Amino acid sequence: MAIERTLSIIKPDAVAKNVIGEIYSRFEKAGLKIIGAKMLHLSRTQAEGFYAEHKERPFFGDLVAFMTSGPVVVSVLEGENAVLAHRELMGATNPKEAAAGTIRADFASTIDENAVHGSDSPVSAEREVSYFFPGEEICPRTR
Ligand code: IDP
Repeated sequence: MAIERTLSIIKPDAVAKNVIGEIYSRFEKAGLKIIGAKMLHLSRTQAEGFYAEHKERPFFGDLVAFMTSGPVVVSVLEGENAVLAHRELMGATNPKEAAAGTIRADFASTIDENAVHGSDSPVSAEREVSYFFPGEEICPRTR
């Protein structure tokens, strides 16, 4: 099993619902370790840069407006097959299609406001982690 890192974002809708701790608890119960964490209110430039791969999609403007509408919590998670393990905890992009018991099934209301982001591959994870976290802000466990 590969030990991987992945980026999590608890989006503005989930922060507003006051479920940061509930979501962190799911990560920890699944064996993922939080090795980087901060709360940010993204600027438009930060959100556009993060989602640059979607800039030609029709929902891009709404996505950027939503992601800058309130604070988010960005975290680096580490664990065995962390990218896939985190995606499984999140559930499908559209909460109406998300499996019961997943974060999106429990806390998201629509595809536009779907509670969480998670890197979709190890390559994306590397880019996304470094987008928000300079190396010195990541704290691997030493005990
Ligand atoms: P993911 O977050 O599950 O990886 P992506 O396809 O990478 O899904 O899309 C990024 C984000 O863009 C989604 O989480 C969602 O907030 C938004 N999004 C994706 N598809 C749609 C859509 O068809 N309408 C509105 N928003 C969408």
